[in-house]
Amino acid sequence: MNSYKEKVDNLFQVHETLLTKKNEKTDSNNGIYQRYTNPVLTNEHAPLIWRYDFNEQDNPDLLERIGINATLNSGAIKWNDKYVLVVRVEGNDRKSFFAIAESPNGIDNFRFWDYPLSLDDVDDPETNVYDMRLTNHEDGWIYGLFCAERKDPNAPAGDLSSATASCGIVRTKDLIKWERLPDLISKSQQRNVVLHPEFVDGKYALYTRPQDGFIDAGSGGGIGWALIDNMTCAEVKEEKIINFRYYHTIKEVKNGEGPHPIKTNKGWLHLAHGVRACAAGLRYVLYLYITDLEDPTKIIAEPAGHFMAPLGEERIGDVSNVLFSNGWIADEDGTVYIYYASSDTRMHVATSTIDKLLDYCMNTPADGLRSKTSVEAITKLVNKNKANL
Ligand code: BGC
Ligand code: BMA
Repeated sequence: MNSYKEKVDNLFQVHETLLTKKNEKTDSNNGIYQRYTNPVLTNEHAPLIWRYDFNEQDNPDLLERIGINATLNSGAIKWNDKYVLVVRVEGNDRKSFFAIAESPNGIDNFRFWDYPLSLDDVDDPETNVYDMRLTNHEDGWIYGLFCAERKDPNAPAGDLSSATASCGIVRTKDLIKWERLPDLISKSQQRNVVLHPEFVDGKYALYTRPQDGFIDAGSGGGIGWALIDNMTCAEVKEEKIINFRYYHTIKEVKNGEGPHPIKTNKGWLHLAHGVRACAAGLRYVLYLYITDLEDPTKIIAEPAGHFMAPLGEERIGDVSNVLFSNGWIADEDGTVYIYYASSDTRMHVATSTIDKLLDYCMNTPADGLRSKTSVEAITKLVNKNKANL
């Protein structure tokens, strides 16, 4: 019979082995980005001190007391030389919250801090929070914009599913002390709001995603753009669509900005998600586009189709057939760490470089929106190759 202490030690040992497991590149590589064998964070990575009561009298059989269901859609930032994720952690109780995990190399050894983030309340307290986008703004604050979800006050009695989505806002200077600001005021619901890192015409600039209802983007034509006066009483007065949805594309039903775009010498490099409907439900994939450095609302390149889509085990999870990303880190040496979640269940990393992502965006044919134009694009490439090979 193992003693209580031995059992506890064993739990910690097994956990430590998981946390320190080396991550390796996968064999498959399309030249554009590199996937890794292991997820960077799973529910199993959640600290044992969140989950177990280690008092022998109170928990003699060492049962797990608070289960963690998933680690997903994480904001990302390089901070004090560490790769830091503000992770959407979801408990077995379906509530999600934010918790910080950091890694020395961005690829493995991610470790959660001891306590999850405790957010202050706004006047109308929300039920659930998720999908934080981090922006180290030139005003000196790091902002976190996230979705705050409440039960729809107008839902008929008995409807316990209808909800409303608004953009919650927090800011910090050290990732430790977070100040909650009032939610974004906006005519429509907002789930995917992202703060641009620079002032534009002296104003804060937001990527928005106007939507008709909680789920439907409906007449909200795509990713929007709004200039606002301040972040302490943020209000979208005017919004224009900068990245449209189109019939029979990967973003036919919905799209949304991922993390804030990366500034490059060729333009602002954007990562977004696109959603289409199919018999199996909604399929979420990631795509890239570039906007003009001087006018971030002007698209200068957008390759056809998805940049990354769920692959192998990534296809399966709580909400299957989903890749979602709201965090990436561009390192000084040009490496880009793309943090993405698969099927609302676990976090992964893929690496690339600014140069490769720009090459991909500039030299992949744009979507001609018809089968015929896709065949033309392939034919053009075949002809070129016949001449070259
Ligand atoms: C879930 C989100 C989801 C949203 C729309 C929310 O209740 O927590 O993950 O994106 O509904 O389906
Ligand atoms: C939403 C997103 C994500 C989620 C996705 C798939 O609309 O905001 O939270 O990953 O749906 O469920």
